[in-house]
Amino acid sequence: MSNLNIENVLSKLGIAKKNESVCTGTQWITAIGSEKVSILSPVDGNKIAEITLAGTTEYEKAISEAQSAFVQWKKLPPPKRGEIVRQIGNRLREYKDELGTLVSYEMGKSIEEGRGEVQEMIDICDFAAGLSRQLYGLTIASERKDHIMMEQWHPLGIIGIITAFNFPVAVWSWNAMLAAVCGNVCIWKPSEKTPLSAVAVQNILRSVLINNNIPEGVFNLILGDFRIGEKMAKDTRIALISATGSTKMGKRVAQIVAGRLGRSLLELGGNNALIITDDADMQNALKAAVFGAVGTAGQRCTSIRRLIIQNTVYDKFLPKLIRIYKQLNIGNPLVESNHVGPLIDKNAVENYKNAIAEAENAGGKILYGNKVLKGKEYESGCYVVPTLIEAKNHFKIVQEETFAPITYIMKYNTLNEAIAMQNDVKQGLSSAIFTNNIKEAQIFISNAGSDCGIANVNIGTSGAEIGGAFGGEKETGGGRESGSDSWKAYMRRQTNTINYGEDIPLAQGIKFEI
Ligand code: UN1
Repeated sequence: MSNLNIENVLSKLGIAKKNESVCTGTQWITAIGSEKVSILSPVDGNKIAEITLAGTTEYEKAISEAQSAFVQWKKLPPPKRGEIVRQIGNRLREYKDELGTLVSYEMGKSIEEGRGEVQEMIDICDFAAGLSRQLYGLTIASERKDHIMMEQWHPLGIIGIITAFNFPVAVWSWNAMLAAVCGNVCIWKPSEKTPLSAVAVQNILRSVLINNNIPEGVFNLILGDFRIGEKMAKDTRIALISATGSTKMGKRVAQIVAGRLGRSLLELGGNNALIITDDADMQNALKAAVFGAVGTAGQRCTSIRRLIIQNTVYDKFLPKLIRIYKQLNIGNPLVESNHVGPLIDKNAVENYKNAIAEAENAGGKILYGNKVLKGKEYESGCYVVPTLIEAKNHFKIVQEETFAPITYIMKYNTLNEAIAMQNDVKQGLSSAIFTNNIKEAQIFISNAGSDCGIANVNIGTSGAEIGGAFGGEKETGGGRESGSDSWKAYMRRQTNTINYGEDIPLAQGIKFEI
């Protein structure tokens, strides 16, 4: 069990009934509206707290604070902005256990993964602090005498960050920490299923902002539902909308934002496969398959949804996999020995049941699972048994992303066949192969291999480090967040041509005499 008592955690993180729906950094703004939402924990079904949803008045307040903050924030030298982010990382270190516990209690992921999510925030703070000294552009040779060309990167303005329930805090930090060192200000709309973890983050930031005299409006939080998300998407004052969630949501956001020629950065659904070859280290492959499929109760966008196993090892691998599934501890995620916690809510349990029924109707064979757990420990009604189904790749349900621990198992003969199956879905986020054969590994990551944004060898599909660019192709939305040069998405590129000569020659050799 986490040695932290939930009551103490909530009070330490300042979580209580909230009549305020917007925080502009250090100030909370009381909502005029009276739409309240109770936040229930999927762990035990208890009400954690109540929030008040923001309406137009509060939304406008956040926008105007953000607009005026941008004028000041963008003037700070980037390494000074990096210093603020560094301090935020240190505050998160102090609160890692508490915040990790709240994430686990509000979202349902294991305490270990809750702490891991906070570590992901700390890591991106370190990364962003270093990045603040490396916002580099190119210099380019000019065709004109005594001219030089160069690129500079400038901040965009207000960045709208819409996050999903499954990573209630880390995905905000990937966006906000990079956006901030780049000189932008942010407005964060967390999922209405997990707003309290976001409130806690805002409370944690507070002292850093106060100690450093940071203007109100650099880090804004707005508690709202899809109506606020729509408002943000339509709002021409928001330069970039970074949205994480379902493909359905992402398509809507993308269309609205494109309609005003705004920018969007999308991190949407995945349908990730793990290919297990007969050259794989079976023990490691088993571990990776299980963590990838049941970690976060299958509610990561990077979760393993499909296992594509070579026919020569299929009959050896499956019984071993089922044996491990039988040994999984399902229960309160705050208890460290439990592997699998609850789904986010009862709606997700319905989706789990429907998906299994659909797979069965299509001709799939349930190998293990298909059970909603009942009894005292499972009172919230959100605990399900991770499920394995022998299925075909073309089944409609296999082509969809179901946020639940359901894994479809398939057989293949040749590597080309496996790669074709892996790619034959609409989504393109993550993928992996287990093989000790260097040729197979290389083919998988070559341009004849996986078509995903992430393609791993001898590890699972989930659990990416922050140092790499994170995101995927096709219906995953094409965005890249977090590491590598993802920071460029939060900036506008400016090309400068400077003439330090005596004349004013034109490019392309054009003559214009006056
Ligand atoms: C998500 O599920 O939206 O790679 C993000 C991973 C995590 C992030 C997942 N680092 O599984």
